[in-house]
Amino acid sequence: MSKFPKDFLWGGAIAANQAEGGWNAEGKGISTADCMTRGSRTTPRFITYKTKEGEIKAEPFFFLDAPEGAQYGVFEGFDYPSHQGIDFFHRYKEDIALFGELGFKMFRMSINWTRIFPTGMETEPNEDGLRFYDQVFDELRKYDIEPLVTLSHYETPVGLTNAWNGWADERTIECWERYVRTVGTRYKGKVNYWLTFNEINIAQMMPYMGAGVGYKNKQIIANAIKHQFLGSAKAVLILHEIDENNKVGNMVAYGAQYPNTCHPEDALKAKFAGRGSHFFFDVQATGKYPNYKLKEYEREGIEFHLTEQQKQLLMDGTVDFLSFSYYMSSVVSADPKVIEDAKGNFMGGVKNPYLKASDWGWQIDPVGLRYACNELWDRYHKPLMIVENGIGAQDVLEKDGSCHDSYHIDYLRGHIEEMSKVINEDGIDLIGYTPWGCIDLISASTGEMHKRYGFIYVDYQDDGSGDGRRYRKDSFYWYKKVIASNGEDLN
Ligand code: BGP
Repeated sequence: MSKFPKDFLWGGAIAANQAEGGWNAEGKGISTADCMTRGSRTTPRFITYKTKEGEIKAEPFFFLDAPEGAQYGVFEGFDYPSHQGIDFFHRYKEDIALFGELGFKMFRMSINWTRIFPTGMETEPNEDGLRFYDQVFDELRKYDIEPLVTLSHYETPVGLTNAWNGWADERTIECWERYVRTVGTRYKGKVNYWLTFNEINIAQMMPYMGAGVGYKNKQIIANAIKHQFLGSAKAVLILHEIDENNKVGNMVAYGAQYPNTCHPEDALKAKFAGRGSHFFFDVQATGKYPNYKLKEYEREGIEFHLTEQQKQLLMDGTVDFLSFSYYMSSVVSADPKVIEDAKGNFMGGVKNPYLKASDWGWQIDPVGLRYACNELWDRYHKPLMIVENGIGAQDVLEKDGSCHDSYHIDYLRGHIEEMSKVINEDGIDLIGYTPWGCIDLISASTGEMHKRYGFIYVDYQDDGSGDGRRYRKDSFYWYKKVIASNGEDLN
């Protein structure tokens, strides 16, 4: 039997660009996500832009390397899934009622920056955008659901990307501060839990998605990351200043990294691979760039400098709690002959023979979640929140409106069991759990609709058909029981 603290924050998570739709409604501007096409398991998502010469181009988002001066945008003849999402923009009342029925204590969502400042550069906010989120937060309060708000979930205003390459430019920090102060002030008393940047480490690999950076090199990426760190620290200070009850966390894509063999080189490589995400926790939790990163920059000829004031800002703006997404673990080998054939949430590696994988090849590893929590706790001793977890699967909606998704239940049960050990056996301060895509939504990596995570089935299909109706899956009734029993009844 598993045990959880009585105030444990059970809930679920979504992001604006994957759920809201209404991409240009009521004064909303275009975000980076709005320029990404639908992909599939075999075709990547593309990002669309116009070159200086006026040519319209589309490039796979994983390898995007657009020329300087590219103007990102929405063009005719492409299918952009964020434009409809799951129509949360119009159906949020119905959806929140379902979250209330599930017994959610917390609901993670993002504010789409471009609803509030359409290009990112305005000095006055868009009142219609502010009103929309007022209504969402009020609705959540009706059901006693605490919002957990991500300030930036792959939703940089494309206006900033087109003007000066997004977070690569220092001027973005000022626009961000205005945005954070605006929403922090407006939603004082309605929102107390905040996250700064979703999966901040993704900017290293996919700077367009993570930091609105349209053209890149190592130097540009390092600059963008520095600016996001400074922006994150500023957000912590601003939100604390507005309301001392505000708690602000960071958010990193995280997973256990195992060595392929006990060869010391494999073990060392796995340890170093962990730095790909630890670097972000290091800065946001301790306020300092770690030496290994400074040495790496030196080796690679990347210029890096922080003024005394910026150093102080990073120290003063460390986060109150740490949050992360966890889907899978990965395996690392130092031997170039070993093939890296595992797929994953932006991280691949070597296939682990001890693990099964989802239909999209992500390797299922509940024990890795315990490993990850211990790693973070031992390093930082700050409260932890798991703000994404789950398995994307192809659900079948039966004629009678039921959906038998035992694989979702099995996945989540395994992970919740490990969370119980994290709390009861390891003594870690784990404060909340918001599984990803609690209601079916658009996939971030493929743009598909039929990669489903939710407790609630949404009748939209990849070809644009469907009426958007919501249906309770078997996992809905199961998770409701889990929450009602505070994690004791996992059957
Ligand atoms: C994380 C993102 C989410 C979400 C999730 C699942 O990286 O923060 O936005 O989408 O992964 O990934 P996918 O949608 O690609 O299955």
